[in-house]
Amino acid sequence: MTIEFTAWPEEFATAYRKKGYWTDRPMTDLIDHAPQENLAVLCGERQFTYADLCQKSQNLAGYLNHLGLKKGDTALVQLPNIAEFYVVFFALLRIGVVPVNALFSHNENELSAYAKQIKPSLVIASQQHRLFANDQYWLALQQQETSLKHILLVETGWGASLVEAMETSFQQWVEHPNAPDEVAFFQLSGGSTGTPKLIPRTHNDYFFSIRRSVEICRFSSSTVYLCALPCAHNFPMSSPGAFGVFHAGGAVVMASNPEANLCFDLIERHQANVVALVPPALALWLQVAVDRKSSLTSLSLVQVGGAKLSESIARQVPERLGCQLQQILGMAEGLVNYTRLDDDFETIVKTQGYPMCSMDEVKVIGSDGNPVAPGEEGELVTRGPYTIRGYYKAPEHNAKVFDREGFYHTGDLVSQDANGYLTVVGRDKDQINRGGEKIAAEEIENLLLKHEHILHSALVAMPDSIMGEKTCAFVVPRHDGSKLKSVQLRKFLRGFGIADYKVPDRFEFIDALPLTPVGKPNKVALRDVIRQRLQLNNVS
Ligand code: AMP
Ligand code: DBH
Repeated sequence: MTIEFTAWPEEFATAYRKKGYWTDRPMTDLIDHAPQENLAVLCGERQFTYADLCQKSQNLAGYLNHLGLKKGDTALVQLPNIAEFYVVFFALLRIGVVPVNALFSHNENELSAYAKQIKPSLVIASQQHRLFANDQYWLALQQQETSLKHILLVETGWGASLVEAMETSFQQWVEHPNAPDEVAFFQLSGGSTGTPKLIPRTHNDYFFSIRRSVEICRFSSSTVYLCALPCAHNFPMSSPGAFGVFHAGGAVVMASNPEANLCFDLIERHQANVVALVPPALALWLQVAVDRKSSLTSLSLVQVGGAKLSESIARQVPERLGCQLQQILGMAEGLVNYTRLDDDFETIVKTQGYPMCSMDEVKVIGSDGNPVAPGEEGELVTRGPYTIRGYYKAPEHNAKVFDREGFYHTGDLVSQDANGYLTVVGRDKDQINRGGEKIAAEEIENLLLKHEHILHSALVAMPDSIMGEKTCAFVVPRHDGSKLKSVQLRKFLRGFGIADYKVPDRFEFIDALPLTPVGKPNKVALRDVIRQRLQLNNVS
């Protein structure tokens, strides 16, 4: 059994192989071929060499094989930023079990939606998460998905012990990863629809994006990378991220979150030299660095991506942090753009770089679907050796965002200069980018509509000085619901078990939604309304 996905047409696959981009090697090579005695992951007081990662992931793979898990099965994984995340990932790959790695901020709404799509046989999680503190959610999930047989937990409160499974060596099992041109794992999409979409990534395409990223960012065995963003996110996983570090034989230091003082302590203690951040975290680092610059002497590169970085913040990086800035425009669907390490400072602060590979095809198109003139704004569309050709089991959505030639329509509005550098200027997708965390408006609107006193709702972005964007839900109450309050609605939404970052930052109650000529909620107008109201508040 293999996981279905939209494969690249044969002529493209052949070209990517011919160029040496697709090497037909499994991603487990990342650790299996690394210098085994080198330190790979530093996690609290614990240290893991590459030999440790290999051994533990083999042990776990043997254990899971013994349980009866096999090629074509899927797993739902939710772990915090701990070394076990990588052990689990490579263990699953060794036996061809395809994981979805949920973010630790995800809650039952998200986990259940992923489970519904992949029908997992296995859950691997941590009791540090409220959902797995006891077996209540697990039992409910098993009711929902009859495929679910096993749960492994980092801690040993209930369920089987992940740590024990990693320590015990099993005989008589053979490593059998999925073929390199088959799905290795699912990445998560920020999404713009009611249900979150899954992104099938093959060994070949993901491995290539990692190797190429390592070249561009010049990672080496001396790289000490601070993993401060959620480890399951595409950016700290592959751009070049922890996997890039593994490919280069360097070390990853786990931080539980990007909080500045915590991270500065870790940088100082482990002499970390690279970190990846989203813009709001960078802004806070710049403030804390005023008094703590001496902790950062080892740092040579700060990578920033996930949301638009303001030029004024970008300019402060070399002076305040004493290191170089790199901007990245990436997406879990594939395409990653980098400013290059030897680009001039103006390019680094003003653009989000250009594609990592010469076979990344990028077009900036106008509303008529034709490419715009250089420097003009349009939608970024792309295809290439590591950009997917379709989301998992989503034919209707795929028909909208992948065109007949296989280009992925990103919904990002960009301009491209004569040298190919991209600058993000806006968005044409129904999504809010809350400091790098993406929220699909439709998902929240649908939940709000379940409230008996709500007639219409529309979620839009409102400007925020730190997060870039926050969320504002416009709500039209039914007649009898004129006394609706924000607190009630927050509680109502939390009742669905949505991730905290998806709970609207603000509610505005109005009599009717402004409509576009075709009768859809006019979100441009709503964004203007909230912008004006915020300005008025600031003035008074
Ligand atoms: P996702 O599809 O959830 O992986 O999110 C990818 C999206 O994040 C992109 O399509 C952009 O909308 C946004 N994004 C990523 N990096 C940047 C950046 N440097 N500047 C602006 N937006 C970004
Ligand atoms: O936002 C993203 O999804 C992102 C940002 C930077 C990404 O996937 C990446 C780099 O690889």
